[in-house]
Amino acid sequence: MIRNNMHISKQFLIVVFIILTCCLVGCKAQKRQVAQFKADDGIIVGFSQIGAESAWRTCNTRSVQDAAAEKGVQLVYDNAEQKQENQIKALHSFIAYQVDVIVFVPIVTDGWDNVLQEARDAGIPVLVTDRKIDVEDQSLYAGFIGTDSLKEGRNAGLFLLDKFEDSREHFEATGDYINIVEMFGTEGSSVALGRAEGFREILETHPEFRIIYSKSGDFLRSRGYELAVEFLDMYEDIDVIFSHNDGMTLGAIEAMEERGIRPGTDIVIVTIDAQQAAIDALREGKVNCVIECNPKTGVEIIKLAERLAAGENIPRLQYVHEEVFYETDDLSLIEPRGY
Ligand code: GYE
Repeated sequence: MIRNNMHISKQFLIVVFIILTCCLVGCKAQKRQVAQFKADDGIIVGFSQIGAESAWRTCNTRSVQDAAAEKGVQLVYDNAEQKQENQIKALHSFIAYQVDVIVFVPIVTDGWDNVLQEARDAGIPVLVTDRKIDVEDQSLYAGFIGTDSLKEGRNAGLFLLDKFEDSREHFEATGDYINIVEMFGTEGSSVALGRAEGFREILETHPEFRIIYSKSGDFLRSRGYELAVEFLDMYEDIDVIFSHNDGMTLGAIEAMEERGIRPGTDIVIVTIDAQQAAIDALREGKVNCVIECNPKTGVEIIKLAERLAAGENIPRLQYVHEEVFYETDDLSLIEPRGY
């Protein structure tokens, strides 16, 4: 009974707080959430999402929302629109709402210690997902579930070793490098840092490969186009594009084709995410290797949130299963991607 009374008072507090917030902020989304609170009685999870910068991201959001609805979990969803300060505001709100669990995708690795300390002081467990954080005190969050970006970067490097297997002799005979341009993800994000590190780790013992250009396209298709315009103007002898996500790749392909450059033929392309458009490009020969980064983690995330709400411990580190799709595979076997 005590739990129920506490729950009612918590629910009452939440409704009052959100109504007040709505009056101040007039946010339609939170009004919908008030309706959701009244209609439902599951655990309350505060979910701070980065934004909607890519097909991967919108699929990830949908996956969590669908899983929460399926399990009767009340999701207080916030879209930070690519700004860390918005995420920190959202986490403060979740703490004020006294949600049962906080789930968040840290846009960058640093800057979370204080707000996570407040969550801990409020007795609210935190699940980090998709991207990792760097905090002084590892006990500030309960665990991580998401992608192994280091492995994704390594897989990109290993593909190039195979694709250019005869390049070492050629390089030793002629001094010709394999020139790589890298379209980097969001600066300071664990996934971009991991992909870059893993890629370099594989190539560092192969001097024939050199990265002649590396710049952030922030995982955005529009920025991928802009980067490609820039590096295609700068360099005549690009052999490879290593792109941290398919969105930027699709932008670069557009810029290449505008110049009559054949993606996947004139320039080898390795890309990460495996959204449908990238698989289609692989089938068309416009991309040579697609490394999967699985956005469909909603079911696992909600399971872990429920365990945290029940006071259970969860694994500190959980990586999701991911494949690599090569141009030489039987591409007819790839299931529709759903994003
Ligand atoms: O690769 C990209 C998204 O954090 C793994 O962010 C995610 C990355 C993904 O915008 O498409």
